[in-house]
Amino acid sequence: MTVKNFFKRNGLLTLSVISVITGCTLGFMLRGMIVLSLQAKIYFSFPGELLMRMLKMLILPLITSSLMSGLSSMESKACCRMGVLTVTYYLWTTFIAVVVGILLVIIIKPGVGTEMESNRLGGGPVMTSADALLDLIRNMVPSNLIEATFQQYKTDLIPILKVPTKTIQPNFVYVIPDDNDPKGRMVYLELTPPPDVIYKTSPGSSQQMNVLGIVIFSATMGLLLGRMGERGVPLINVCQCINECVMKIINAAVWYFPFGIIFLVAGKILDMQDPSTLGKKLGWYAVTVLTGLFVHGLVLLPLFYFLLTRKNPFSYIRGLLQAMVIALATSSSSATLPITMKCLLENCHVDRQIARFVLPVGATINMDGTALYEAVAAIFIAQVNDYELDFGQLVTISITATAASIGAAGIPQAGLVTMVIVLTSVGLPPDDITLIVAIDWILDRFRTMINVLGDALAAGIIAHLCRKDFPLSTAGKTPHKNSN
Ligand code: DAS
Repeated sequence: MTVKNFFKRNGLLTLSVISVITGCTLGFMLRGMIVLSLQAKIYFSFPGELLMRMLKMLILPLITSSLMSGLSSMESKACCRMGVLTVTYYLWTTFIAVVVGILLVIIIKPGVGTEMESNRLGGGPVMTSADALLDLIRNMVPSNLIEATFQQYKTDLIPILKVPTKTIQPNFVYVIPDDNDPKGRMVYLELTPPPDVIYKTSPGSSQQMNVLGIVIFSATMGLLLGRMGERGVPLINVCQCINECVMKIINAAVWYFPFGIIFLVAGKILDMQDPSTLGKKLGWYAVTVLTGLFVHGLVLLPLFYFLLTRKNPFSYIRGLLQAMVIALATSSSSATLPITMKCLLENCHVDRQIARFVLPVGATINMDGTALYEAVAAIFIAQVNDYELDFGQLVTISITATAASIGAAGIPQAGLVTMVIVLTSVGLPPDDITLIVAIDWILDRFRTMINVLGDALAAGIIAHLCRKDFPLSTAGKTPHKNSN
């Protein structure tokens, strides 16, 4: 392949990788040279904020138009078969990810004999796991779907108190008893700009669950539209046009990404806590999580792909590299969804109807990286507390980590918040998440990358298993040509 052809085929990917490296270099250089004020950091991170807003802008129209146009144009039996296969595959791989995480953290024991002190904030009733699960389900059914749909990522903006910003690291997560809640349940306080207001998001808060509510609404509408016959055609055409427009906007927006990635990554590095202050044990914890993500994402998932399709998984994964770089840069699988869809359709040539269903559902409920991470983090926190978990509690952790990952939305650090279910299910204090917050911003990127990879590989597998129901809708030689 000539250099010209290489850049023709991989130009954007190469630019994105160079941008991540440039952003890291710039961030570490600036950290060493000057101390930027919080206001200067906000201005410096502005191009990266624009990138995140561009991606978030596309998520809602992409999910709703993809699901409604995709499902409504499918024959109902084929649609049902694909749906059952998809959800079964997702639950299975998520559970496998949790088991991998539990085995690794029990073998490596990163938290045993640690010098870290448990950061209990002391006293106060702890949210029970039943509370947390009910909160999760309650937020899955937003009271006002239209408002919820168009206010995706709505954070419960309840200015709690104005604090001098010098005392709190930006994007630091605090846990305090909720003085507005009769049960005094724990809530998570997260400082995000504007710097003098703290936002309150409860563990299963609306911002986590709107995405799932949107997916359920759109999938239901798609199935109903499919059953309306001729009467549904106008709305199906509208959805298909919206879907095409969104894909065209994505093709235009992607050329801004390399520039935005530089400032997004550099801005995060400027914000991060000084690595030297992190405990050695936290380093072993990070090694445990990253090892688990590698084993699951680059060994087990490709193995499942090969066993189920008899095709080379790595030629398929090569077509996904752009999406994985964006996932690493944004730490949001929902924000990466437009790029993942573009890679699946243009590089992996997965059947459009399959991609339109499997991806939006996967970006919302299938988070192998998050499930693995939550299981590892919970057991790490138990080890720090010298709290011996029995087999029954390990089973509980595997089930609740799977459930919590389903409830986590594809937004930055969502897994950190839904972890409360896992911790409370085995009697651990949720406020101990502050033990691991300091490096969560970097681990979040890698688990998001594995989340995106898991969704995209699933689309290839489901397309192969359902190939008789969905004749290949795209022409040309493909790494994933459905062979009948
Ligand atoms: N950042 C989440 C995602 O976008 C994953 C997580 O928080 O665990 O997939």
